[in-house]
Amino acid sequence: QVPWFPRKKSDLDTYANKVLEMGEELDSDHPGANDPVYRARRSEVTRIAKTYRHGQPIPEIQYKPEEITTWGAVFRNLTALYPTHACREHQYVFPLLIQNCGYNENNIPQLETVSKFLKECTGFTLRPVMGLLTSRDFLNGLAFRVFHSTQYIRHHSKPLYTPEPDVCHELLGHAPLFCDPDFADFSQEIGLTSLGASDQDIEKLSTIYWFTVEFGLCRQGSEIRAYGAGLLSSFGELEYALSDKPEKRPFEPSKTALQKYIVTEYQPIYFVAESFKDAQQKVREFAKTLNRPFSVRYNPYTESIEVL
Ligand code: H2B
Ligand code: FE
Repeated sequence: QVPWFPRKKSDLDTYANKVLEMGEELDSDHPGANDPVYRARRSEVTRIAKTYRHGQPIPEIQYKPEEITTWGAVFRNLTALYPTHACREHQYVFPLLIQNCGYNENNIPQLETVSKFLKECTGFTLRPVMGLLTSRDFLNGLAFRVFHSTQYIRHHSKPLYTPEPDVCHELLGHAPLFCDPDFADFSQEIGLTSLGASDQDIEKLSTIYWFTVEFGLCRQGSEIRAYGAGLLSSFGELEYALSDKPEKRPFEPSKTALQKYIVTEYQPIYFVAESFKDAQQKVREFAKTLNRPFSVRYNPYTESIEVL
């Protein structure tokens, strides 16, 4: 039978309490695991996500000076690389975020501000989340043009490292490209394909997500540039990915979906998309090869899914 899936945007409220390990507990090798002050702060921030409901404004966080220092270090390092490493679309929208959403070295932008801005660009919105969701839940959110976003920041002892998503990863890596209509469509396409998909197909779609939205490269004229959020939010891997050390293959969903990957090290292989439109088209073709006995369409007026 078909696994449950959300039909209305407000159904995403059911995910609020369903986070994997790191929501409240930190792994023993997490840089903040033995820092009680950091852990208390995390609980304070994640409480917002726990109680958030669809339609509410996302409460603001008064970030501490120490947190802003961490953000500043990440911001400075990455923005130095963007002109030579980030894709054209990211470079186009980044100044708009500086102008409209308070992106700068001395300020951590509020999710609410960024979410409102994205909504005006493409209809995407951010929704606060306590930590990692399951792949299924996370991808299902994209079908509604909802991106689940953490609001806490990494531990100050290692500003250029985090083993999990944090607000730097979400706002520097992910958020900018959701301003781009083609990227927004591409992301939603993966989300729609994930609704009611079998566990094996969720596995394939997660792998596609990993090698595109997280670690994707794209062709830009004679050059290759980064559009994946894991690259655009990692100073070290962004440089490495565009060097000649890793292998680069063309993005081809049926092949990419089967590629094994490790989450704890730099990727040995990246996949290169021709464009977001082309990638979306390819995912749509790929979706037809999966065994789901129905198709779906998003109705933006009712913010709900129509099953066809
Ligand atoms: N949950 C959250 N909160 N953020 C993510 O970036 C994320 C997730 N990524 N769950 C998902 C899993 C990804 O690794 C794929 C879809 O498996
Ligand atoms: Fe991510």
